[in-house]
Amino acid sequence: MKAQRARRTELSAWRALAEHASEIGGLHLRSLFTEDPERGERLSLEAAGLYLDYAKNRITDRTLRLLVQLAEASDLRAHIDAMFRGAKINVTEQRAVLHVALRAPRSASIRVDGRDVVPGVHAVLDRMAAFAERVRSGDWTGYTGRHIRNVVNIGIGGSDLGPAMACEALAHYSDRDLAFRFVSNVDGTDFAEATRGLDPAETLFVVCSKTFTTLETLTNARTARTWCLAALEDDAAVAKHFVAVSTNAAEVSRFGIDTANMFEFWDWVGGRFSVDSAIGLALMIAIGPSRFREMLAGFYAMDEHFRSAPFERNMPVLLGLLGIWYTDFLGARTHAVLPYDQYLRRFPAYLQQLEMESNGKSVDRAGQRVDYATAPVVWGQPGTNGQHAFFQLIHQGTQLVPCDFIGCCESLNPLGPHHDLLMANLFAQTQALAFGRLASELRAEGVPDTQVPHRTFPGNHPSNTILLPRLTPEALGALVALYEHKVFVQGAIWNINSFDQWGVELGKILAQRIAPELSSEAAPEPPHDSSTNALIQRFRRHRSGR
Ligand code: G6Q
Repeated sequence: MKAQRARRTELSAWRALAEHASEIGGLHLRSLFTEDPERGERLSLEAAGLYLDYAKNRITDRTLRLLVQLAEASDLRAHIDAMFRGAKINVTEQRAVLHVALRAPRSASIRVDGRDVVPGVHAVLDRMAAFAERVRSGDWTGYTGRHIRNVVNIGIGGSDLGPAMACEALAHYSDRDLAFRFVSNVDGTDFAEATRGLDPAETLFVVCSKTFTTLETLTNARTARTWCLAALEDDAAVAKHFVAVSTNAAEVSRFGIDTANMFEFWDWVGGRFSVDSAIGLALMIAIGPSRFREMLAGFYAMDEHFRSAPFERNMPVLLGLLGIWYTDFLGARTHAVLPYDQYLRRFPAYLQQLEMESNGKSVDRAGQRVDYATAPVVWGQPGTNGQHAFFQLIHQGTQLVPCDFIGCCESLNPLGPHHDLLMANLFAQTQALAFGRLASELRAEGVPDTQVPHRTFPGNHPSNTILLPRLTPEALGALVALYEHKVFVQGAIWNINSFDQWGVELGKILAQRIAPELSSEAAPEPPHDSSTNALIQRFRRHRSGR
């Protein structure tokens, strides 16, 4: 990869895009579609079983050409090659970024520091599969010999959002004799509610932590151990009711979990990119090893597409470039993700971390402050619910909110008219957003003049639509990989390190400092600013007055 070049805003493609944006800024999707009746088919693409319609974007062919030029001028191809060959592209932590190795076939070879990592990936997958089968078949029992009926995943951030999202997304394929719960928050309510009604003798905890030092996860894991041992009354029970997923064997055994019950992953897997590593153990127990492998095949199919397709026919590249177009050239500050599938309910929350933790950065790889916008705020809720809540703002508010609509052609729960109505709503929303409703149309329908401005829809609101044939493990894998690579593309073009997260560190350090100050034995006057001191004092007073 070439050394840092000119700052992004000095690239001729960047300048040309800025000029182009002012030229076509007012161009309406109505005219783009009128001028090109084939636009709907032309601006669409299929990859790894997913269909992307990107016709309802405020772009012309020239916009796309310039965006592709920007990708080329940003050395995107070299960045992609560097990731796939295991180069240490996480520059602030000097680590390779190799989530793609997690789904590479057994025959592949990917080297980090001269060592092929693929055999290790498959060895862990095989151990996970053997364990998952034992739990599913009842061969792995609890301490008292009872079958495991509940699996509780303890983890936070990347060690929670991925498995929680995927377990819900693939619930249709899940063993319904097993219940899956997720505990992430250090708020004791999370643990209390997740374990309410569960029998410790039938409960398996999967403690997921890359570092095994995370305060929330270790606090919850200790509480889980106490909860378990209060009922089972023998330390030996821990071995039957706790397994760990981590890179840190020393801390796992210090906690008291036998490392024979630990599933490994590696420092070249970022937390938010780890759902297809051993962090997905709860998911594998839920859906079984062969369906988990189908999911990996979906990831791999999208990886291969990303690695080999030309940029103008490359789905993650196009999604990344379109996002950059809106964020950096048309002033969008947020991006909505709207799954029209109840099983994908947690997908927006998952993407929030993937996109915002990866690309919510304001210095470039060399540590220089950037002079352009990076990641937008990602948000969303499933359709159709959002239509009856926040869609008003997208249709008639003052902000530009590009949207990704995600839907499935076939329902996993075909009930009467439900699926057709769901999908009709998805299609209708993208249509209403793009084309709006003109004042002249309203007047022609006899709407009184005073109401016309209120009932006019300006349109020209852009959206992508991603269609899955059916929500299968394979399709979910392809969908997650699509967004992983979109994030990668944007990070490369913004010239930022998408793979560190220093922004979460400061709060952790301050919380560790404040925790002992909340006790009544602490020094009477806490040593902080007046606001923080007053909050701590008020909390202490309330606590001592109880
Ligand atoms: C993800 C982040 C972060 C991480 C959590 C949990 O990319 O690094 O969300 O996953 O802080 O960390 P541990 O897995 O180390 O407990």
